[in-house]
Amino acid sequence: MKMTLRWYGSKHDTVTLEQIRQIPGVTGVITMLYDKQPGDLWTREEIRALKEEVEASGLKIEGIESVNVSDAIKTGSKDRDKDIATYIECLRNLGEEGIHLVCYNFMPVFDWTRTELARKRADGSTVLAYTQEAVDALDPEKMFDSIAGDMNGTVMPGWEPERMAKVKELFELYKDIDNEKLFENLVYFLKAIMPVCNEYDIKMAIHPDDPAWSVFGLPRIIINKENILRLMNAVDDVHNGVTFCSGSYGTNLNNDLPDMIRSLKGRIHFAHVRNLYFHSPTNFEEAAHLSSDGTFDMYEIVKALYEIGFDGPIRPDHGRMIWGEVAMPGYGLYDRALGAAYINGLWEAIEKSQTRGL
Ligand code: DNO
Repeated sequence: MKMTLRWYGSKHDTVTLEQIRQIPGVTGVITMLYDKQPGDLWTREEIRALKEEVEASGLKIEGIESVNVSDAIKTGSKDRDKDIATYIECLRNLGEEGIHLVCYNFMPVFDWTRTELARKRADGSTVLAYTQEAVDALDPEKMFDSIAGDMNGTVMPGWEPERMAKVKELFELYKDIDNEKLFENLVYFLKAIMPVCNEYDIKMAIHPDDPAWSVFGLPRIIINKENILRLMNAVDDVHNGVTFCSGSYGTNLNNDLPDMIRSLKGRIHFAHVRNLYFHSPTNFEEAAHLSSDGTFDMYEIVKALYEIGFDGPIRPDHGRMIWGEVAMPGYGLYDRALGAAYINGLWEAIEKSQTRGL
């Protein structure tokens, strides 16, 4: 595996490349052209400039998170083929610049959803949290406003104000889209982009829906083992792969994470590793990465990744806000650095015990 950190670019991130470079074992970043809207073209020049900036700090771009997919593609509406053509051009430009991993999601309207961005834990740290009760009590149009006050002045991925201003229209767009239709549109998209992915060896890695169930009655499809395997089989090409996000699949306690990892052998191209603490199956908060701080057995998750021969980029995912840091919720430096150190420690221990036959 290659240990990485997500970085939002010098214009948006409170964390610098120099700081990332000093986290032991971190050799690369996962980044994106952050000001692009879904459907925009990413030019070679823009990609090259980003790459040069990252490389000047001694790091490498290990992948893009995300080249976002437009609502026309997700809903299969009239601009779909035009947007797919632009997406293909983005992929070609990324491929030409030597970038071979693209994370994306196929969630309607809202990307990942949390109902609190700064829930206080017993140790004084703050974390992102979700309760179904809060979602059920909320008008979806108010979703953004309800969390905007806790964004610490940052623009959170998936919650861009431009997009959130159109929430009503977006709901309208999805009104006739059910799970089957969304799945069909995803397959159509993947089949259309596979040729360019093959030409440039670009591995597409779909991010699961978070939480892994329907919110506000919207369809959600990338939620469990059955569905993700269905997608892998529907477009049976190694370039149609997965971002295995323990914190997203893990929102549904019925998902057996190590088992899912094993069943996706060869198709996991990117891993997001984090832990959750559950108060009830629909009330959870993001914990420190350490197993004993949350509900998941992180050793078993990392061991499954090791055992399937995972060699792609991995990143600690959302961290707690600790030590007085003010940053994008989930994306501060300190707790993610602790997460990287912990995952590196697990990996080294697993690797040495297996290769030394202990
Ligand atoms: C949240 C992230 C997601 C993810 C997208 C991938 O912190 O994990 O926003 O980047 O869903 O497209």
